[in-house]
Amino acid sequence: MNAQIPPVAPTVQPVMRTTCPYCGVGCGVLASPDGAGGASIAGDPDHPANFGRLCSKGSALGETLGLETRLLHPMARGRDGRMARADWDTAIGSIAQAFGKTIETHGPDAVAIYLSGQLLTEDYYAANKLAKGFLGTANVDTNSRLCMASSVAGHRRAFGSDTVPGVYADLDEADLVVLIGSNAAWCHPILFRRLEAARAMRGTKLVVIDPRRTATGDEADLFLPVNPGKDTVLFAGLLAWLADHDALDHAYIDAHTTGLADTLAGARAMAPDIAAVARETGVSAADLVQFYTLFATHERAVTCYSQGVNQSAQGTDKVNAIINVHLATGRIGRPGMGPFSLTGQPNAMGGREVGGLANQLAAHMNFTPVEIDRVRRFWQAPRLAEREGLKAVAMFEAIAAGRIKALWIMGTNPAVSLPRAGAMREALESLDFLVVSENVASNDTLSCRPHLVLPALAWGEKDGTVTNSERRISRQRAFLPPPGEARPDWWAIAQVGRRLGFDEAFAWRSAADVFREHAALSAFENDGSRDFDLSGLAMLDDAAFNIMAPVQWPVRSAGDSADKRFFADGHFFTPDHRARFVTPKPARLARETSTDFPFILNTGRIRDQWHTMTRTGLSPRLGAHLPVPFVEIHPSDATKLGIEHGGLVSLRSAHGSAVVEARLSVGQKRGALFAPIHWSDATSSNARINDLVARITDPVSGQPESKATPVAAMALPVRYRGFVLSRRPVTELPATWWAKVALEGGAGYLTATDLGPEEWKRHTAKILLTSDYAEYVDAPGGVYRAAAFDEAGALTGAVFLSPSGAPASWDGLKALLAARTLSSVGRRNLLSGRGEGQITPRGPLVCACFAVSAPQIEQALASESGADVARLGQLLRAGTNCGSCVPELKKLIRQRAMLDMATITPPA
Ligand SMILES: Nc1nc2c(c(=O)[nH]1)N[C@H]1C(S)=C(S)[C@@H](COP(=O)(O)OP(=O)(O)OC[C@H]3O[C@@H](n4cnc5c(=O)[nH]c(N)nc54)[C@H](O)[C@@H]3O)O[C@H]1N2
Ligand SMILES: Nc1nc2c(c(=O)[nH]1)N[C@H]1C(S)=C(S)[C@@H](COP(=O)(O)OP(=O)(O)OC[C@H]3O[C@@H](n4cnc5c(=O)[nH]c(N)nc54)[C@H](O)[C@@H]3O)O[C@H]1N2
Ligand code: SF4
Ligand SMILES: [Mo]
Repeated sequence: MNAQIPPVAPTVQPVMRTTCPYCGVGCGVLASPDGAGGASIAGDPDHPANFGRLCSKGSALGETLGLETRLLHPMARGRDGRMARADWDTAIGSIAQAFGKTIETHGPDAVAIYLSGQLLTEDYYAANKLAKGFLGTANVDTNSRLCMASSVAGHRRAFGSDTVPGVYADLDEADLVVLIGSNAAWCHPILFRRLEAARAMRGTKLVVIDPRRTATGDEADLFLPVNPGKDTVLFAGLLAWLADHDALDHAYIDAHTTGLADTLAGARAMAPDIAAVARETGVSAADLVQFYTLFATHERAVTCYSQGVNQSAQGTDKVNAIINVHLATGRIGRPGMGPFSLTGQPNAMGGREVGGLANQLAAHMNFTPVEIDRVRRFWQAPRLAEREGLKAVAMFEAIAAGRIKALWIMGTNPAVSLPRAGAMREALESLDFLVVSENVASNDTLSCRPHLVLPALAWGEKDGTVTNSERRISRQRAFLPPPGEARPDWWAIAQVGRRLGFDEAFAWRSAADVFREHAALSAFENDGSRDFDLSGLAMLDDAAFNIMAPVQWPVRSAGDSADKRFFADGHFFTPDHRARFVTPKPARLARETSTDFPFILNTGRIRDQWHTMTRTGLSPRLGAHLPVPFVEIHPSDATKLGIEHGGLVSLRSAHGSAVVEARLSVGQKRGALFAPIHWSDATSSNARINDLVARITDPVSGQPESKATPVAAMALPVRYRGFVLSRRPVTELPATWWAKVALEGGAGYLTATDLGPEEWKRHTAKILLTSDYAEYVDAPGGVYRAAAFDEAGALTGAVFLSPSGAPASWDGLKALLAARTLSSVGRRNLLSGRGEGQITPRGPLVCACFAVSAPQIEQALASESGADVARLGQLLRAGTNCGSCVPELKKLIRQRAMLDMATITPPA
């Protein structure tokens, strides 16, 4: 089915097929290395996840390949507290010694490994084997605990296994798609485009359920602004409605499920009538009836869900409430039907396969006596862990309490991403031994005084497999040489295993060796009893592994490349092979608002940044979409608090605080706030949002409730706003607040401060790293500008300060940072502010591919009434490449249409 790639090494092969390192859509990428450490990037037309398309993040991968920010050598902390280069041999020895000694003195549960859905399956497999089989502890967990744990737990409760039943093609074949707790237009853009294409073809109805109106919600036929945490009530109401309107599939229920009667009774208790559901969920009765009717009347229905479902104190119940309605209608595992959990990270699914979670063993096996025995025999493990380990949040609590003394972190930045991030930092600093395997030389976790840091191969260099949301295993292949002394993560783990005396168990020579073992374990004594089965791949030779085409599991026999769905004919992985209906507990937020903390803080993602920005933060194009950390607030809440659009807001919770810019949005509910998670201490002065987030977890899955923390918000007036442009990173800024953005040719810092022109003047030399600069001071006007140039006359840095009521924009100026030369007129105009449109506001970038900003689009729409997305594409090229901005283009078009209406029809 899929084109095969020839088995040739990267040096001779100009184009390498690989997989995008970002989201769980798992798009195929063609990388053409330029021989100088870079590569041009295109979508792989033959990859069944994307058929050649890439979103804005995938398209910009080529901008993120530089080595400037990379960690290239092992580094160890010396007696003087400083980090110094170490060799791999010593590094491996010190891990083996620290872990060995800790286990000897305090037992195996005093050590832990914290992994990531961005590791390859082979890395993940190796880490899990070392911990659970040879160190004797199941204290190995992953950032997937913050991400997919509720889906895993919900699947296991309903199906007896962690099985995603459907495939992406279901979105092409559905008549109704429900997106709940998912901003797919921004977070799974290529899958969303696929859905949009299907809608254009067959008129698929789209229902979006989210407390806040997102770019995804804007596209919906029906948008349901559910109150935070009330999804189970909404779905209980749906189940009851389906029963009352004779829409249940009794044949399927009788043959393949148990527990409907109880669950239906529970649903009726939770959702006695439409009025009650409307009251609890905040969705109007009319909209509820419309949704329920759509669901009842469209057999081909898919319900996709993501973090608005998983990251809740009742996340597992939400997952089961969704699965319940699909089981009750028999709409599962058939074309165009099913519950569909969208995975976040590129290898979230692979981590689940190997047992990266502390409450799973390996290859979808659990801590049952039979399975413990089976894995022990397969690994010939001397001390297999016999019970579940600590889940991420509990693991970090054990670290803080001193019960875990040695920790290995790999591929994740917990000092930013864990709830109560501030306290987590202290916990990390208290460890007897902390080792961090990283791609980058500095981030917030690396500031937590690790004893050892290990350079890991990054995307483009590493080699192995990842599994996407539809269970499709794809190869990530190396197209760049390993830089410095960076090594694969699996290799570092294997070295430690061998140093501890387990030569045979960790004798792998390649990722292919690890993959074969992983596949063999999935096949071991399986005989169809476990969903996860790669029997057909266990005998791949190296050449076949090299050319392995994307394939969906299970792969029960060699050469089996068919796409598969699960459960159309039952055969669940429970003891009686029947699925379980699960009755959700009453829905309430773990923490309610109070007079001290009157807002509920929701957190999540923006279109063009990835998590803590260690990769996307390197791309100027991606930085231009939403360059400043912000909080969205309803205009009426803002007015009450004196908060202005673009002004600074101080956010405070019971745990911590942050300062971000306000964005007024009617898409936000009153009393609710939304802030993105991406900024850290590496990219902002104090916008690390997880400092605020409460540490409350779902009782079943252990996943933290990242989307509902009570907080207070307050306007934070400052006297001056400004910016600094610099070719080199700036280490000293006399600003109370700043945020950093990658720019072509250097970096930009947006600042806020109470210090005026005279004070800034005193700091300029330190900021610009030279005493040779030109300046313009208007102290009474509150204006200060300084600029430095190199011998060729090109701009090397600039400092701009204005009163906060009249901030200058850097949009025109920042291009000068990349320019090699600048005319003398240009230099003079620069400081006077008369340059070619240089300090006129240009507004946010909408199309990252062709650098088209919102004002440019607004202008085009104003000059050509009735222009649609296609016409904007012709006029400005906007939206014609990756398409990630199409929802935003449509929104601007709608806004323009409303303006036109308003001018045609005078208000009564
Ligand atoms: N651009 C970009 N894409 C990404 C990522 C990224 O960092 N950047 N990260 C990837 C990863 S790891 C993940 S896990 C996915 C996450 O993908 P998504 O889950 O789509 O993204 P989020 O923004 O975390 O949250 C989704 C939505 O849940 C809503 N929500 C909050 N509370 C509730 C609630 O109680 N009920 C309902 N129904 N909805 C609620 C939020 O308002 C938000 O719009 O994205 C992946 N893709
Ligand atoms: N409040 C709130 N908090 C959240 C969320 C939320 O929605 N709200 N979302 C949660 C979710 S779903 C997720 S997935 C997490 C993500 O949170 P994190 O995993 O902490 O975020 P990343 O920035 O992806 O961190 C990955 C790190 O690993 C490094 N790295 C990348 N590839 C490799 C590799 O191959 N090997 C090694 N050794 N290192 C590598 C990168 O440089 C980076 O420093 O955040 C969670 N936290
Ligand atoms: S949708 Fe974008 S981020 Fe996700 S895998 Fe595809 S190209 Fe990468
Ligand atoms: Mo995630």
